Amino acid sequence: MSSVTAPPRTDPVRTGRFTIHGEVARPLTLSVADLRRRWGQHEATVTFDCATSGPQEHHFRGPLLREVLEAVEPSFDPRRRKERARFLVAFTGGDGHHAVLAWAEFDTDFGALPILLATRMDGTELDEAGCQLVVPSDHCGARYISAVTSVWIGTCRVPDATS
Ligand SMILES: Nc1nc2c(c(=O)[nH]1)N[C@H]1C(S)=C(S)[C@@H](COP(=O)(O)O)O[C@H]1N2
Ligand SMILES: [Mo]
Repeated sequence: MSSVTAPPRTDPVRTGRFTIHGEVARPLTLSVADLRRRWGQHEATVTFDCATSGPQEHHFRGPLLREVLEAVEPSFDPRRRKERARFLVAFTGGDGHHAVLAWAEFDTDFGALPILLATRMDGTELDEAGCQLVVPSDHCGARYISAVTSVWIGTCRVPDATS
């Protein structure tokens, strides 16, 4: 009798999954495939400047961030603009690089920016690498966070007038 055994796995499995958590009613862990299946896909061709490698042009595809974030039910009354205007969204990449958006930047009653969580870049599907934040109006690339692992939604403590 012969038996077949799987070769030992030498590289860590990269799942491309990320978690949306914080001040939310329904935290979610999503894969890139979930982003593709559950929301409509939008496209953007963008240019941005990198301090170390100069101007970059990329084509991205993926769902609108504002539509994905609805699913976790952030802890505000969605009818109240002033409550929404207090919220922040912090994105972290697998390498620890992180940056913050204000909720109002993409909220349609405020900046209404078509910010994406990309599932594909330049024809490469991002299932293994993880999704990428796309902020088409940014002139600098620092918020195009790749291999996103965590999206935190919440408010910060406001210093009082005396501190
Ligand atoms: N996870 C992660 N994403 C990141 C960075 C990083 O260091 N880590 N650097 C940012 C910066 S400074 C730039 S300019 C762009 C570069 O994107 P590109 O190499 O795909 O053109 O990625 C951004 N996304
Ligand atoms: Mo950069």
